[in-house]
Amino acid sequence: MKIYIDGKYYDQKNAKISVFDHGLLYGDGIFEGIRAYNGRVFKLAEHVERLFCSAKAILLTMPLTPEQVTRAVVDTCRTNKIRDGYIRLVVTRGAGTLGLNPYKCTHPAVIIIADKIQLYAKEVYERGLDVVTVATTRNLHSALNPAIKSLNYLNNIMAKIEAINAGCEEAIMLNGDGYVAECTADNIFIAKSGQLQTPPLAAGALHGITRGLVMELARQNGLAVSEPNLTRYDLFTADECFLTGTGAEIIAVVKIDGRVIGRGQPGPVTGKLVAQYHQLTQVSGEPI
Ligand code: PXG
Repeated sequence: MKIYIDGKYYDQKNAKISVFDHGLLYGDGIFEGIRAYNGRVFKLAEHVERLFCSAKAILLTMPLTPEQVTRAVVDTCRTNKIRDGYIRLVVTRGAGTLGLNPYKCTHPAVIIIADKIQLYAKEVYERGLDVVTVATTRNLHSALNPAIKSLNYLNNIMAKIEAINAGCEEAIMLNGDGYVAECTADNIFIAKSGQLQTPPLAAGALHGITRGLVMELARQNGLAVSEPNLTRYDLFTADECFLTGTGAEIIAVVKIDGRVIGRGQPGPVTGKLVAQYHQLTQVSGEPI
């Protein structure tokens, strides 16, 4: 595997960054998780755009233009002969001093890893996920806005630990007001009486690229899509529930906090969206 760091390729064992990099010392940096399918990078323009928004929000001056980032991602896939895979695009603040001051870091590092994807097991897609709501609330937007895809994922990791300790693979995170925000690496949707609902971004969620596409597909299917504040009760009493994310794609949720959702198996609204999503991944994207 060849890893891209600042315009050069390194073998895995030589792909290293400084211990003074503020990405390591403080989680000061940003990233994107991207998928390639069938020789194309899916939704690359959207990921690059979100990366630049994250950079803007944390006052990180990108060392590359969006076009250069796009080309670097595609080149890294080509160099690694990736046709189907997972791309991790990371921009750290760069090496600095031991203090927090990011202005002492003069060279942000751009890192691109293109690897195989590890998904949920096939049975989990067929059966659906069992998830729990956890006590760790999602970061407040006034503290560290969940819209920023930053390298500081401790909030999500602590929620993930709670889920794993409860015997589940994903956690539902609430915001400071007790409304549903999102999961640790996925957005959440419910279907109820033929309508699709997902928490508003202001509830504290990443502007998920899969979320956006699923909303678009659902509208094309003639479903009404809305973004109301959702409570746990709304989830418990939904006909269907599913999660969306680049890694997980679309995965049904069949149990939440011990309550069986709908019929306890992936439902028809979810199934149709999954099929449409898979179809799109095979035919669109930036050619490698
Ligand atoms: N919320 C959070 C907190 C995320 O990290 C999503 C929602 C879904 O967004 P997209 O744009 O991917 O539809 C994410 C996704 C992985 C992985 O390996 C995924 C994410 C982060 C880290 C790992 O599946 N982000």
